[in-house]
Amino acid sequence: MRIIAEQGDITRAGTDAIVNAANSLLLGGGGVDGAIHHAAGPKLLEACRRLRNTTHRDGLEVGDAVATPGFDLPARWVIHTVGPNRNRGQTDPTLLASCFTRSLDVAAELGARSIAFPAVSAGAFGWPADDVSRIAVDAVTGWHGPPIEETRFVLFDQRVLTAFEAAL
Ligand code: AR6
Repeated sequence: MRIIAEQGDITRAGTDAIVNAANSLLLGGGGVDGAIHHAAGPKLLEACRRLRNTTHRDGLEVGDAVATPGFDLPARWVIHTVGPNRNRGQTDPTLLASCFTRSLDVAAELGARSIAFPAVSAGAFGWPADDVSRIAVDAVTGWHGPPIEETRFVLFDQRVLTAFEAAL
């Protein structure tokens, strides 16, 4: 699998799937979650509400992932994951690693060949970018399986990009 780190806005990524750093409620929020909902249009929120009314009545667990269509985004699918919130004492690195591996599992089930990740938990959820980058790169490099050929880490800040480049 090709793995790339680049600076940019993930809502513009041309990968088959993009990953959203969501929260358990799955009903939008700030940061990358807000940007993705804004760019995808109101149908994304409708699709998330449908998940909450059917398969995910109690919300999405930390470390798990679930897909919706991408609607107005270039990406065909949005894979929503929930990182651990360090500001609430969620310091278990395996939960953060799981965000990346479960998202890859879901992408593979959909048949996606390429996927883009943001720095899950490195914003409002308070994890240092160095930790997120190391955990993310270990998780992705340790994950094996077709049909995913390319993983892109699309990072908003230069500081976070530098951390991912060092981890890679
Ligand atoms: N493209 C790529 N990266 C982005 C973008 C973008 N358009 N916008 C922000 N980032 P955060 P979290 C970066 O806070 O820490 C939300 O309210 C940002 O600079 O979005 O997992 C959710 O609803 C940072 O490096 O996600 C949850 O409640 C990284 O994305 C909560 O925040 C992650 O920051 C999730 O917090």
